[in-house]
Amino acid sequence: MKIGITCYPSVGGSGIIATELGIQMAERGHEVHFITSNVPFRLSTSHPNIYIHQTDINDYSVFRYPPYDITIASKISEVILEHNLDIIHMHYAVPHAVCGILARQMAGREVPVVTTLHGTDITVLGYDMSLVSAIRFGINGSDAVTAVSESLKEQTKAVIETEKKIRTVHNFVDENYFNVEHRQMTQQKMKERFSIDEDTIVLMHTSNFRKIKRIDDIVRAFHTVHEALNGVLVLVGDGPEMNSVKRLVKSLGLKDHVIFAGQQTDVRSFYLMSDIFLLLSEKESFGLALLEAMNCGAVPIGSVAGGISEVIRNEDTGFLVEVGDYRSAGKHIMQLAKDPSLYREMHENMLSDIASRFHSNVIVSQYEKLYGDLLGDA
Ligand code: GMT
Repeated sequence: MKIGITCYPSVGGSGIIATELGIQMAERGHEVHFITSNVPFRLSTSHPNIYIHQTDINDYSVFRYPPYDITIASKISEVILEHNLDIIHMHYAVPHAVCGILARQMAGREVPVVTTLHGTDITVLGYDMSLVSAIRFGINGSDAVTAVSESLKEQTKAVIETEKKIRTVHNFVDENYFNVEHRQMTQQKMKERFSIDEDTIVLMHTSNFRKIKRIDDIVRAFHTVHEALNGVLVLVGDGPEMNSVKRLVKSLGLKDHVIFAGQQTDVRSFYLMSDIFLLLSEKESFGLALLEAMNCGAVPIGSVAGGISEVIRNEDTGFLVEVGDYRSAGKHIMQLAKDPSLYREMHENMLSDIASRFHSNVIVSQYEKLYGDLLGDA
């Protein structure tokens, strides 16, 4: 198949999934065309089946706003015609599904449009009345729609009020890259790099530091236990809430126990250093970072928000707490830290659960089948 993919190429779960999916499709022998405003950041290797079509978004002074959507749609339509694409896969309902539908019209070809909903397009933008019609148009006009969790699927139906069939296709992990293979060695090196004692428990969180990630709760959970725990909290990433998190850390007297590592290209080494991964978001359609951290060996504590409870099996592969319940998160940190046999059991359960439910082969095959069905190969 000749597949066109459009996503936001910057750091973020949706861009990562779109890119990994393209790479895996290329490895399965399909021809993959990325049509984006920049080279997707995880696309570091060149592959004979992968083509990148980058389009500059102009900023002519006559336009008050750069015409991103129209430019991308126009580029997709050119690529459809030049490369005879069989199918186009759009990540995010707005703007990309709408761009895909427009591009198909511009090209004058009946190319099926697949749209994957990742979360923010529904859980945040879906509540913006000025965008609801566009989101509904993008969903209803696509030939197939997928959501990255059951929770996102149900929420989309409720918020967007659409009758469209939405299939759940979970996120997957690139197990060739995120795995426990060099865990011990990396842990040792990273601890040396950050001057962390060998027997100190490492707690970690990574995100784009948006308010919905509730990083304050992570800091507060750590605060409830830090006196009894020989532990350090490592925060990776950056974003709008950074200053407020730093203020909280200072006011709780945790400055010497929290490491702000900032934006990192090698997040894997941080996952490998960590014993416990925390994701206490108030909205989270899936939580790809959670999956990556788990496959690198860190046992998770997550909130019940959105798809997180589809990733973590409570008390089996990690712990779930109510949104805002940082005290329970603290208790679970202590349980894991003080009970090595419980930790080991959860660690093992988690690795085998990921291998069976979120293995790239399992999920990529679901997308491949969907494409095949749309093209009538079923
Ligand atoms: O988490 C973010 O803020 C980034 C966002 C994105 O658009 O890349 O991630 C969303 O898509 C990921 C891939 O499907 C999901 O794993 C994340 O849970 C989802 N984020 C939210 O729902 C907040």
